[in-house]
Amino acid sequence: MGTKGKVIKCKAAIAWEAGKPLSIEEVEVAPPKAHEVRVQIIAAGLCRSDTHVINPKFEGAFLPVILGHEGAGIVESVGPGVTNVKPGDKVIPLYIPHCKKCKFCLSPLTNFCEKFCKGKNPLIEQELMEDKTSRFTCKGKSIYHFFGISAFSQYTVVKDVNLAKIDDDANLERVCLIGCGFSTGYGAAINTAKVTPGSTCAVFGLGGVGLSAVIGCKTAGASRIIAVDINSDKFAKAKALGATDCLNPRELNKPVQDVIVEMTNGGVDFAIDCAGGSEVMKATVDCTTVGWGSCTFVGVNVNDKGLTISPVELILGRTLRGSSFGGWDVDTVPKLVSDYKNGKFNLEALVTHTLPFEKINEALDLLKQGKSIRTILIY
Ligand code: PAD
Ligand code: ZN
Repeated sequence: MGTKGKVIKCKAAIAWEAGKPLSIEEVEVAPPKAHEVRVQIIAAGLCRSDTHVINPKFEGAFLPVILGHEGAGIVESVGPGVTNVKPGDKVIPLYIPHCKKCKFCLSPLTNFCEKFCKGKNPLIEQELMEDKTSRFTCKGKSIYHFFGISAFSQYTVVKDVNLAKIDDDANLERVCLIGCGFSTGYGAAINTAKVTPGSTCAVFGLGGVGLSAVIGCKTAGASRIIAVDINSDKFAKAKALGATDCLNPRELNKPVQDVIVEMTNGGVDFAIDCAGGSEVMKATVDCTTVGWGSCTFVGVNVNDKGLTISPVELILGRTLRGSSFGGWDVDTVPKLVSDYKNGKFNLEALVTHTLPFEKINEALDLLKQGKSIRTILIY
């Protein structure tokens, strides 16, 4: 009895083509092979990064694909050689694996793993399983995995090195956000920028990632947190989470960085870009103080050329860093789940909508229209 070793037929949201709505289809999910785990997804969030892949301007997408990289679920079955999880365990799949053997995993300086990406496109290496085949079939066609996770399927197959085992009593409808948005912003402030008590901070972009960066700055003890967004509807929540000032660049008569510099006697100590794009990147650099201004880049805009920077801006003492998944990995995520349970931070504030999984296109529209922070999809 049971489903172990058998193909599971279930519903998944398939992106057949860029620029088109996702399509809810019946898919066949093959059993896990060696060092793979089949996971029943219980809840998932929708992150801006999912939408990049189906943006017609995005180069390097693997289609058709099952997107989703911010989910939580329960292990259904494991393939040969899996020792870190067993059927029934609650897990969060992470798009950054942790093989614990490569030069990156062995270094305390990064949360990367050599299995994470090859070259410039972080989707390569994670679009298929280790044997270069997919576990998903729909209408006789093989469907690509996404970021090693593909959470927009009722069942998915993930490599064991991509799984964080979490507490049995974890609330999956909330801790799914630890799979990307929350951890990314919070970790950018805490782990990458290493925001210090009493410091001044600026956070650009107040989506799920940026608001989590605000939570991180507040937790780290920042005395002033300036939150910036072109959508003023985001300000009430930012203030509730700890922002002391909110600025809308479209309502100012000079560049937002100039306003921040004036407000802070020469610029903030820490700036975090959670929106992306060359304009925001430049504002992120320009709003920090000379001497020690720290700039952390998280946001990504499809097809954007990025930043041109003069050496003088760096010679004057600024530092620039990028942050992936906030510096966390499969070993540190379980602790975040316990921290949430113990009330160290608030995930409720990030949840604006809850929808059945089948309504995923509605969730996509809400995100694109700037009406949601996170929609939780219930499977
Ligand atoms: P979101 O769309 O919910 O939030 C982005 C926010 O930025 C919105 O509130 C926008 O109104 C705002 N915004 C847009 N343009 C500007 C601008 N010029 N100035 C100020 N604010 C602006 O997205 P999200 O919070 O899910 O993700 C944010 C970014 O982070 C996005 O680019 C995503 O791809 C990236 C991301 N990076 C990682 C990583 O590990 N580096 C992980 C997850 C997401
Ligand atoms: Zn994400």
